[in-house]
Amino acid sequence: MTKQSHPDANVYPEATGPAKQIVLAHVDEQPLKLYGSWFCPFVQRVWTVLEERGIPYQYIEVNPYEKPESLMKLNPRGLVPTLEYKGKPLYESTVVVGFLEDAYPEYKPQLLVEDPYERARLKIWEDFVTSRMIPSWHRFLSFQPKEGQSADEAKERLKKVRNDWLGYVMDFTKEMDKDGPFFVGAEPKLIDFVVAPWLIRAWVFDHYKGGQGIPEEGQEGDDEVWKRYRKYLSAIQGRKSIQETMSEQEHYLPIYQRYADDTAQSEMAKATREGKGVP
Ligand SMILES: N[C@@H](CCC(=O)N[C@@H](CS)C(=O)NCC(=O)O)C(=O)O
Repeated sequence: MTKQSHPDANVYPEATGPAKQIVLAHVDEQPLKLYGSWFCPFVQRVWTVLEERGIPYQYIEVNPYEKPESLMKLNPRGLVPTLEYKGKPLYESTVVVGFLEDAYPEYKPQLLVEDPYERARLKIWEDFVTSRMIPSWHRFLSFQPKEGQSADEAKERLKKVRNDWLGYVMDFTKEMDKDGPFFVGAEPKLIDFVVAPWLIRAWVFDHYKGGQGIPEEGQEGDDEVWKRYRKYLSAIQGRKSIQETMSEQEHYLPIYQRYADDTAQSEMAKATREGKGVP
C-alpha cells in the first residue's frame, strides 16, 4: 500500500517532545527491535514496559498506514507494535509485554505478580481493557449524530456512549487495591501499562465530545470510586516512562480529529464502525 492510497497515512512522521529524546537514545542496533509509531497507544504499552525495565532495544519508527515492506515481512497484519527478537518476529502488544517478562527475567522490576491467583485475576482485567474498555473508548470518540435526528436524541445517544465508557472505568477502578496508588499497590505492574495509554488520552473527550463526565473533587457525583480513579490516573500520569513516551499534543490532534469525525480508516476505526473488537 502506498502513502497516497491510505487516507490516514499523512501522520506526523516522527516522535516529538519527550518521546523524541527516547527515540534518539535508542537508534543503535540491538538484537531486540521495536517497530513502533510515536502516536500509537498499543506501542506505548510495549514502549513503557521496555523503559520501566531498562531492557536494551532499538526503536524503529514506521508509519503503519504506509505498511513498509520491513513491517509486512515481520507482521503480515501490518500493525504496530511489532517486535524483532534475534531476527524473529513477534506482535500483539499484550503478547509482547508478556514475552518480555519471560525473555528478560534479569531486568528488574518484573511487572507480573508472583502469586498465581493474583496473576490470573489481573489477566481478567487486562482482557477487560482490550475487549471492552478500548472498543468503548473508540465508540465514544467516534460518536456521530444520525442524519435526521433531533438535537435531544443525539444528546441522549452521546450520553449513552459516554456512560458506557464511564461504566467500564468504574468497573475497572473497583478492582483496584484500596490504597494503591497503582492497580495492585504501591508499585506499577503490567496491568497499569496495559491500560494507561487510553486513560492518559482521555483528554480527547474534553477536546472533541464535550467532556468525559468524570466528576472532579467535591463535584456532584464524586464518590469513593472516582476519588480512587483520580488517584490512579495521577499516579500513572506521573510515571516517567509514560511522560517520556509522549509526543507534543499538537501532532496527536489531526489523528484524533479523524476518529472524532469518524473518518479514520485505520483497522481500529473500521472495527469500531462494524461493531467489532480491537484488531
Ligand atoms: N491488537 C494489536 C493492535 C495494534 C494496532 O491496531 N496498531 C495500530 C496503530 S495504533 C496500527 O498498526 N494500525 C495500522 C492500520 O490500522 O492499518 C496490538 O495489540 O498490538
